[in-house]
Amino acid sequence: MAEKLQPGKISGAITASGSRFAIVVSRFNGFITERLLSAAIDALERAGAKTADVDVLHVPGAFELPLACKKLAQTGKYDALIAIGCILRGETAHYDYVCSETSRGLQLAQMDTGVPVIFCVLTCDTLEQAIDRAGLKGGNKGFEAGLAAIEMANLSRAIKPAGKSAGSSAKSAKARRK
Ligand code: INI
Repeated sequence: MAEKLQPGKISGAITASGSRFAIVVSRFNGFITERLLSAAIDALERAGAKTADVDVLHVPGAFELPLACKKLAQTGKYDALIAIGCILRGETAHYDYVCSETSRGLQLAQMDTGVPVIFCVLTCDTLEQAIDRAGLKGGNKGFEAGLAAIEMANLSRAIKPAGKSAGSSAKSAKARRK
């Protein structure tokens, strides 16, 4: 009988030690975003991140998250970024513009730089929906974002671009600075 196919597995470990992270937080709807931030930091800390491994930067609103993330990614100092925001639907189309440009901009930031940018931007119809996702019924999306950042930091290091040895891009941002 033919041997069962055993595909090679590439996985990102859930350990934060050896990686550097930046968290960009929107001040708009800070009641929610600060709760998401606390949970993201909690996830990084539980996975072994130290104070020196995590930087936090605030921006006015979700719309400003993409540029700040792109600039931070371009510094080469970070293995993964987390963008935290909360966009609540109002009476006009403003919500739709902020949602679409924020998500598009964050995707572009990670695709342009190759640094993972975790999307921790709540897009909710009501404040109650946001509260549920920032520590109540829906858990805390900040914690999930912290875990995703850790996994993507490790996974990105495990996938080496063609022609590059383990020496350059495969090193963590922390190791590159040494
Ligand atoms: N910014 C948010 O982060 N959440 C919102 O719900 C929001 N609403 O609803 O207006 C919001 N607007 C501000 C926007 O992100 C920019 O900061 C502003 O337009 C300046 O560029």
